Amino acid sequence: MVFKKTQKNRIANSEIRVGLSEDISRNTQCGDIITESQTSQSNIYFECSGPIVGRYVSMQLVDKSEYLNFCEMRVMAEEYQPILANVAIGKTATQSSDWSPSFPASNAVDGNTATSWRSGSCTSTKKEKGAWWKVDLGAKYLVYEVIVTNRRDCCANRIVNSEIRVGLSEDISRNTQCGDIITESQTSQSNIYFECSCPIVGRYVSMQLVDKSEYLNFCEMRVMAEEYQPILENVAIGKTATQSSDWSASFPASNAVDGNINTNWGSGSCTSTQEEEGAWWKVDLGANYLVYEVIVTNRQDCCKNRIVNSEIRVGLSEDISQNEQCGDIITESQTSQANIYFECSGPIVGRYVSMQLVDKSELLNFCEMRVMAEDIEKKSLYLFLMSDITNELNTRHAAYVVIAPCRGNNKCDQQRGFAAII
Ligand SMILES: [Ca+2]
Ligand SMILES: [Ca+2]
Repeated sequence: MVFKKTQKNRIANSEIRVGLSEDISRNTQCGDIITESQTSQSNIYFECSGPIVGRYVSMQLVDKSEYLNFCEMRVMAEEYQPILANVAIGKTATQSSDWSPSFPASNAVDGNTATSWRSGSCTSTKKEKGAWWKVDLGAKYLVYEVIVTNRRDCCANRIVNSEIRVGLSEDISRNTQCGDIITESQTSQSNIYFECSCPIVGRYVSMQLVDKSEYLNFCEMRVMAEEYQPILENVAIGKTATQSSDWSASFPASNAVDGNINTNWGSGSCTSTQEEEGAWWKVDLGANYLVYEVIVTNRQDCCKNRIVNSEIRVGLSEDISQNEQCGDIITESQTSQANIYFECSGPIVGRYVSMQLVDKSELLNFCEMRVMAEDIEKKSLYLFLMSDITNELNTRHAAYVVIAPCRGNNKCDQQRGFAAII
């Protein structure tokens, strides 16, 4: 980005922001604030630390009263054009009931878009209220669009009132709706297109009849998406750790975030509480992160079973009981591994990550915790939260968080009524 200036110092202390929000304060800063020494150049360059998906670019004086006075702003960018593929083909599909075992749910992801029942490539549930079909994509994708191929030889109206949902939950009612409910006028087309107003991070895609008892009967679903590959890093290292008690001042809570994954107590890099009921350890990450996975390194020289029955919680509350559990409680069979992995069912927005013994009196004794997360603050993409979970925002989650960019207009804001960098 480049500027020309006329009056020397007026633009000193200006900052540039780029993003999807009309409210410029919500957007991401690009480059550094203008310093006095830069104002003698005609062109001032702001290189964003990474590309930012944006529609609005702003310049603003920070903590200064002055004329904002300059001659030109150039925004150097490329169009954002995702490369989409049908990621549903051949994946595991299930439905609320099978009309016949010869027409299973998998017929809708067999890659065959024939619209005749006789093709043997359509599927149907029995006639039932709220009949549903879903596909497990097997991994997380960024879903932009869903295309449903309707039956055309007969019965085209059966799918009227169906909705599509996309998300990370197996419980389809928790996921985000993509596009609009099917209306009668759409059923004369072979292919019905659902464009998600923003791309949705999802593993499960479902179709369900809303307030209607009918056969859920169609021939193919294509899920147009791109791979979603978050860049994760251990954000716990060197952060402030505390625990319910110290077994010894020489083995403080901070030993579990010192970056050393040695499993031997003698390494001096493990931590332990005293023996107590519900012993806990926690780390304050110092900022909000999008947490995907937690890795606990267990002690292996002795005492492996002490951490059995521990649970991991992640969230925005200092009171760890208010936070959301990530992964399952540790079982005895896991303790022979040096590293125990907790994959959160969906990414959780959190600042505090804890480990606690559940219904057990013991020393809480382990060697390292790695918190694999994305830095939301630095994230150039926006996170859009469904409006119906904003009430839960203080304690949770990104359960369904959608990651921009929006297409066309600002439909995201309108539809969800809430958009923010968390
Ligand atoms: Ca098919
Ligand atoms: Ca350590």
